[in-house]
Amino acid sequence: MGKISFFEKLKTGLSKTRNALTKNLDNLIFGKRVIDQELFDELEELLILADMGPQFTYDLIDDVKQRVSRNELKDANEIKKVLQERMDAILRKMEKPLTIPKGKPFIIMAIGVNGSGKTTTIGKLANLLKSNGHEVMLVAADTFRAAAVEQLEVWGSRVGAQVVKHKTNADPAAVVFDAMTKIKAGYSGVVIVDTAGRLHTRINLMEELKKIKRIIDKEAPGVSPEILLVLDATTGQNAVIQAKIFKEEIGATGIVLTKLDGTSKGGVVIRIVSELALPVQYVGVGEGVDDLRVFDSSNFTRALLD
Ligand SMILES: Nc1nc2c(ncn2[C@@H]2O[C@H](COP(=O)(O)OP(=O)(O)OP(=O)(O)O)[C@@H](O)[C@H]2O)c(=O)[nH]1
Ligand SMILES: [Mg+2]
Repeated sequence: MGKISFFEKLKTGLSKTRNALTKNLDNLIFGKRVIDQELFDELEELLILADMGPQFTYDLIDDVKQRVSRNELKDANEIKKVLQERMDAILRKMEKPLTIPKGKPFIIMAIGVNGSGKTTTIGKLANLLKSNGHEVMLVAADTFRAAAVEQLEVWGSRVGAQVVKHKTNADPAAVVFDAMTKIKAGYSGVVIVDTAGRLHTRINLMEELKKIKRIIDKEAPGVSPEILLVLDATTGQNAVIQAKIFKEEIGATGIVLTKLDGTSKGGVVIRIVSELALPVQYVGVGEGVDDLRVFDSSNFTRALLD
């Protein structure tokens, strides 16, 4: 093939995170025999800096302390093993790939703040699904941003998926209504809805997204939509704050983590899954058509720690 594999891309992408995490951890525990409060303080700082989040950090330190009191940890070096185990356990729990049936309609809606990678993810996802033999229809429900419809059309023709669209500034709910009409007329493939991403603090985006969801529920009863929250991993903690707002307001069912190529904030995945209790469904490592994959927790832990 001559091309870099997805795992290599993921590993290269996460190298900054990995270096910060493992090198600092190695420095921290190197030559240290005693596990004392000073070490715990440094460990706490390290994990917080890696964007792992307070919950994961304190749980981990608690765990280490308990193991120390039970004489299970002989020296500081073994902390690394505890970290790996806990990361693995959390990520494994949140690995719940979508099962997309063939021969009946399936609806996916992508939501998230502007620039997080929604439209690109949709293009890549359409490609992935088509290569698995699914029929795919894209719905241009971002009628707000100039050229958003054209951007989706480019993806549609690149991957060979039909695009349902209206003009810029049309009512997004009306575009979605059209797509639902196609389901009623017998379309039985995957429908992926692109949405606008202007600032999440703007009440009207949330209202618009809720309206789209209502249209889907009403016009395609029985097809419960997957609501994928598209998060830019390079934004670290901000991604968590955004995610919470979207989850509360719209009710996301899963996460797509984009831009894992070249981030130093990959540790945020741990924070996202431990604080949001939402599965990570796909990860993106680039702008190319092949740069999206189903989330694989063991690959992820390996890319992050090995
Ligand atoms: N490096 C990298 N870039 C990405 C990835 N995903 C998306 N991008 C880039 O991020 C930028 C924004 O992507 P879009 O897909 O337009 O984001 P969006 O969420 O649809 O943005 P709005 O429609 O404005 O809300 C583009 O330049 C994409 O090529 C990724 O996984 N890695
Ligand atoms: Mg977009």
